[in-house]
Amino acid sequence: MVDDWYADFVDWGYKPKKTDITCLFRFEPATGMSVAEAAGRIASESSCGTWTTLSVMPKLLPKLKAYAFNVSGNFLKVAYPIDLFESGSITNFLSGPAGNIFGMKAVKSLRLVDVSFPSVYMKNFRGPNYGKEAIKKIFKRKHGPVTSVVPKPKLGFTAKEHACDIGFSVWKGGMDCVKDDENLADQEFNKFFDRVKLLAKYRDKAEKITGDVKDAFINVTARDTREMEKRIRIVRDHGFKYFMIDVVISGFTAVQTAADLAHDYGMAIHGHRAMHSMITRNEKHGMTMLFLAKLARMMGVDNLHIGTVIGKLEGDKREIVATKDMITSKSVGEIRSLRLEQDWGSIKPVLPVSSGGLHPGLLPQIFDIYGTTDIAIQAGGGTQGHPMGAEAGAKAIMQAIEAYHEKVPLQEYAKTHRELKAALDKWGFERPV
Ligand code: RUB
Ligand code: CA
Repeated sequence: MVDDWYADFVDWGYKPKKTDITCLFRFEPATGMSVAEAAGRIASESSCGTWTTLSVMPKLLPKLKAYAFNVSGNFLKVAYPIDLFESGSITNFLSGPAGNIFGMKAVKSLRLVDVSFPSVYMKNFRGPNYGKEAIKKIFKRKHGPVTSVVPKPKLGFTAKEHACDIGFSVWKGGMDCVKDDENLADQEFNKFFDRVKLLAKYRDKAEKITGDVKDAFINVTARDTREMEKRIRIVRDHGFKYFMIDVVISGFTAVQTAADLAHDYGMAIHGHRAMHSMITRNEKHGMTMLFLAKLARMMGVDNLHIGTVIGKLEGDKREIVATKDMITSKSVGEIRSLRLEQDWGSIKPVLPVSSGGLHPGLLPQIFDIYGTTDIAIQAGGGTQGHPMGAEAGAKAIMQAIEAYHEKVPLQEYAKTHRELKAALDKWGFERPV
């Protein structure tokens, strides 16, 4: 029999302090393991415990231990003293409550649902530089949506084709931004520097023709943070206000570095969440997209993909709406088994991005869920799959937005707008899978 001390990390009578960090987990104890035993292991391994009793103990230990303090069905709350963590470091935080415990034999499954951070901890994060204020401050408009297009196929265009054939066309067609796809970086067939240079040239032309502000979400995701920093500077030097980063793939340290640079350079970050599903999709294991989105807001991501509910990618409506509220509100309340309360203090709201299989026929349903004022929408296939080409595809998207604003049903508006009509003839109101 192993002489363990896991029970020391369970206190069902513990009342969290105002400065504690509270984590909500969904857990299933391993076969033969009691709820209290599994809970003790979760609190211990994610704070300062180990598998056996120790002969030398630091005096600080009682002040640094986490306590499992509340269980309800499969949901467990653990309180962590704030001194356990380095301030302002998402990376350090995750190494505890998102660390070893996920591989422990004591649990069959474990999911970090949400974390409620006290204001003393939050104040060490700067959050987004612009967030939804970008609509006014960057695009000089009163309200959204911010619109963007991803060149499709997702890889294959040269820098010139990307910037001119797609970028210039959709900018002229009325869209705000051209977005790199998540797997476009500095490939031989489309070099990063060439793409930035050409996008800047065609952006200037498009701005002259349309009189509107145009920008691009250029992917600075790179092999190391020094190269990423170089790419961010190139984007800035070409007059773009945004850069894009694959937040999960690049890692939290890289995102915090990128966010510091965004603040230094007065830029905004478009956060692509590719790879999130590897850790968020299993309902019983990993972490939720809601919590990942919270981390993105803390770190300083301005735009973040959070799902469409109705597009081509998986996503539960209740969770997506709770996530949207989490990243756009000044404070949110607890929703049982879905979210904890959170006060954001002075951290700005993020602009949520809805993307993945969108086309004009789906936009009214998206706007019914998200509203139109504080949202970014993005369409790849849903612009360039348009029978009359990319510029017409962009126009069809813009016409669908106008129709919604004017409260006219799309079919009605299409009678006098041929681009919208052609889009509806092709896709109707179909939800892609
Ligand atoms: C959309 C696209 C985006 C994904 C991301 O292209 O390339 O990378 O939608 O998904 P298309 P999410 O419009 O052709 O589907 O926003 O859910 O993270
Ligand atoms: Ca993509």
